[in-house]
Parts: sequence; C-alpha cells; structure tokens
Amino acid sequence: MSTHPWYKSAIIYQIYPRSFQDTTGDGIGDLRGIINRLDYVASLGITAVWLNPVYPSPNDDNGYDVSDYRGIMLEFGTMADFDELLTGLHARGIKLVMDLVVNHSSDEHRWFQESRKSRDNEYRDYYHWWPAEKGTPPARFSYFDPTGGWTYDETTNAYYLHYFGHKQPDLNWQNPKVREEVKDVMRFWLDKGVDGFRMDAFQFVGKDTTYPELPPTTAANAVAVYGLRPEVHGYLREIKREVMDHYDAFTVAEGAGSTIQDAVDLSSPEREELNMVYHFEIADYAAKKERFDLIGLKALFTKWDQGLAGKGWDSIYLGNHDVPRMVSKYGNDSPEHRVASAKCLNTLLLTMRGTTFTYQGDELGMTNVDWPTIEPYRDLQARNQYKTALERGDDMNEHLSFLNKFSRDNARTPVQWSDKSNAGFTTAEPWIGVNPNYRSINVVAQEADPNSVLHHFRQLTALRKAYPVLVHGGYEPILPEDGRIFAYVRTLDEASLFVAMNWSEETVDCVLPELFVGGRPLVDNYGSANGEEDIDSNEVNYSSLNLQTSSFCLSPWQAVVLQSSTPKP
Ligand code: TEU
Repeated sequence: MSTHPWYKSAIIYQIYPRSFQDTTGDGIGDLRGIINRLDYVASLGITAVWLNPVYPSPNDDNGYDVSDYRGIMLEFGTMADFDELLTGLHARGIKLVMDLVVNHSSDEHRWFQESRKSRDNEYRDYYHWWPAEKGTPPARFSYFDPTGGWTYDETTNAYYLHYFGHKQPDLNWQNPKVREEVKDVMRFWLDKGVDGFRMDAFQFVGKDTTYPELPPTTAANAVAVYGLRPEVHGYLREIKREVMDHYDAFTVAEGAGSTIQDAVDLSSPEREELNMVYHFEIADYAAKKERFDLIGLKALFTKWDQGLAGKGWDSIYLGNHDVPRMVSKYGNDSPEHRVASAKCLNTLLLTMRGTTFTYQGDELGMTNVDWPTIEPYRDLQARNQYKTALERGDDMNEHLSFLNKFSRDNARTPVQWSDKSNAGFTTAEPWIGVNPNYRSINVVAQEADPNSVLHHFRQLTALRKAYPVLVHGGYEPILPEDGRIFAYVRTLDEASLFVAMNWSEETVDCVLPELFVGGRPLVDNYGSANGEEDIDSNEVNYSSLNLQTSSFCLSPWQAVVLQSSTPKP
C-alpha cells in the first residue's frame, strides 16, 4: 500500500475547453463536448484533468477574467453540464482539478462593479485603488497592458491596479474579507467534489499596500520584483488550514517564486502551504532562444529535481495554454521528425520525478501554426504585442515570425479530431483557426496507426502506472555534458530504469550503464507497439536495439526506457 498522496502519481491532462470540442455549433468548445469525449480522455490512461477556467467571463483573457466564481460560462453550458462532467470523470476514476483565478477578477465582477462606484463603498477595499489627487501612482508593470499596471477610473477619480489586462483588476488580499470570499468559493467547488485547484498567478497576490516605488519591471523580472512577498506564505497556510485540510484535494500554484528555496518553502509538506509548485524556468528558458541548448535544459531539470528532492514536489510539463506547442519548441515539427520527436518529449514527461501534466493535443504531437498576418490571432497578449511593435516601428515580418514561434495562440488552436471540416471540432466557424495540418494529424488517423504518437502516449501512461520508480524514484543524470543525448537513471529500492533519448537529427552512440547491459526495453519510440497499451503483454519489435555491450545506438529522436538485467524482486 503506497503511503504517498494520490496527487504525486497523478497523470494530469489539461483541457482548454474553448478549443476542445464544440457541440452547440457556435464555434466554441463546451462542457458537453468534453462529456462526449470522456471515453477518449479515459483511454489516454491519464488519472486527472485540469480544466482551464469555465466560469462566466467577458472573455477578455479567455476566462482568466472571472465575473462570477460560482457559475458556468454561458458558451460552455450549465452547472448541470458541469455536474455531469464531474460525475463522468469520477465514474472513470479520473479526478478533476479546477483553475482558481483569484489574483484578479474581471472588471465585470459584481465586487469590482461595486468597488468602483464610490470611495466608501463596502467593496472598495476588495481592490487596489490610488486616489488621483496623490498624483500619478508609482509605476507598475502589466503583462498585457502596454500602458502599465494602473488604469484611471473616472467615477471616483482614482487608479486601480492590474498586473494583467486592464479588465483584470487585482484583488486586495490584505483585506480579510477577500480571503474569506476566496475560501468560500473554494469550499463551494470542493463540496461539489472537485479534487484540487491550480491557483492562477498566485505568486502575485501579495502586495505592499503602501505602494512604494519599485525597480523598473518587465516580464523578465516581474516575478523577482512582485512575486511571492512574505505574506503569500501566510495566505497559503490559512487556505490549507481552513479549507484544504478538510478535503482530500490538492493545490498547485502557478509560479514558484524566483529561487529553489522559494519552491521548497511553498511545497514542503511541513510548511503546510501548497502540495506542489509549477515553475516557469524550463518553459521560459526555451522561450528566449531561437534554438535552445540541450545541455542547459538538462541542467535545469537536474537543478529542480535535486533542489526539491525529499523536500518539496514539482510539476513536470513542456506545454500548456500559455506557451507554444512543445513539439515545435523543443522537438522538430518537420514531417520527417515530428512523430519521433513528439514521442521523445512525451517519454521525458512521463518518466521524470514529479506530477506530470500533458496539454491537450500533445498526445497527438500537434504543432504551432504559421499565420502570415495578425488577423487570425485571438490572444490579447499577441494583439497588444503586435500593436506595440507597430508603434515602435519594428520590422513587422520579423515580429510576425516571432508570434508564429512564441504566441500563446499556438497552443489554443482546436483539438484535431479528424480530417473532416474544421478537424471535427465544430460545424461552425471556429473561434480560432484550425491548424491546416489537421488533415494528417488527427485522432482518427492516429487511432488507426499503431505507431502513432497517440498509441505511444498510452504506452507511456501505462508504464508510469506500472513502475512507481518513475514517479518517486531518485534521478541520476547520465552524460550531462552531451548536447544530443538526454539520459538518466531512475532508482527506487531495487527497481531501476534507464531512460535514454536522442534529442537530435543524427544517429548517436549512447553509453549503456552496466546495470542495463543485457537489459530489457519497456518502451521504444522506434518499436512497433501494435496498438497495445498493456506494458506487460506488449509485443514490441525492438530489433533496432542491441543492448549487449556498454554502448548502444540511438536513431534520430529515438527514446527508450530500459529495465535493468537484474529483475525486479
Ligand atoms: O498566467 C500568468 C502568468 O503568471 C504568466 O503570464 C507568467 O507570468 C509568465 O508566463 C512568466 O514567464 C496565467 C494564465 O495561465 C494565463 O492564461 C492568464 O492569461 C494569466 O494568468 C492571467 O490570468
């Protein structure tokens, strides 16, 4: 009997409902769409779903601007649909993690509508206000508003603070009433039976309400300057004690502060704050470089693993709704290498220590888009960045190729279900364009192909469930200075697995640690899986692997998981 809490071994699948499946013919995904696809979701072998926000919202930031924390967005359906979804997931043994967006609300939330009415309104202190007679407020950065983090509001002649868009005013967490409201919202969903929360942008909830001058801030240093003020730890402990301790549910905060110590403080069990962190260092690392460097990337994985080992708990992810498609960013999305490299990246995700998160479509190897103009972009961040670049007089072709690589919309194109019109996502005009490669990259095609990214993904989830060493075991990097091979040994008691991946387009030789000479491959992305996901009865053709000597050969983007020659006791 494992003494580990369930969320550590959870295999989480992230659903961005707007782009998952439309059933009402309005071009927008909905809860019924997810309900209709539950058998597919379960077939992936995942054990939990993280649902991006489904609450009522004017959708300035696609649901990250919540106008009612206890409702369901009209386009997505009704509370009855939500209840049916939750029941359907639980019936399949799948947990549900909600997105909790409480650093800010929408400016259309009743609290803000009240707050802006007058300076003595009972909701005034739910938000951060700066009276205009004090002059211009001290500069604050906004992720989405190029004019800055304060917006002037005429009604009361004052500015309100927003670290994100101007329709996303930041809540004032120093006000105990705000914290009570949030705890009540959490209880509302927990009482319905949800199994956890992903707490959006939570590291930013603490603010110094004397509003001092702060160092100049950009996206690059916003976390260091604004993130994780000391009081945030207290807020988290309050939530844990007063809410989470009364349910079998977990919390993960988006963001992990700036240092490993921050992450340890947030996620170590003794401190009673969060159950795990979700840091940005790996996602941000590759975002900055034209072609990232594998040695650096491996060093980051090692740093985080070793920093949290035995102390805290990490999330493992390469994709989400805020970053480009993983196969385009870390792999190689050309027709020749897409399949192998997507499988390779999934091998990493499902063999690292931590709780693993897969973003919808990554189980298919969906890719970035390639849009020639700004018109198809929907994300307010992309549109604002474009406007700013235009005003600055930047080379707009260059800027568009930047957006093609890095925009959040890359991840938000609809899930590619089939080669039918609009990829089977909708019968109407989709809210955001479908990636034209849906004709070849889609679920129907991959179900029929035993060598697809999809079938390989299922092999990996089965593997992770069968080998707890992959979740809990120690991690020892092999060949850390090699620029093409990403390899490590995972060890737990007597169990030992060797993961070796070739992150390049060349054939390379890889060392085979002694323990694995004569060992057995459990998964190989070059082997034929025959559509069979049961690891033990899997008849895989591993003829390409010779494991009899102290080195072996890996083909381009080949990724294998090997079991040691000494059998597990
Ligand atoms: O993202 C917030 C967020 O913190 C990121 O912008 C982060 O700061 C950046 O990637 C650091 O490099 C969350 C949601 O995931 C996003 O979709 C929302 O737009 C945003 O919060 C506002 O709610």
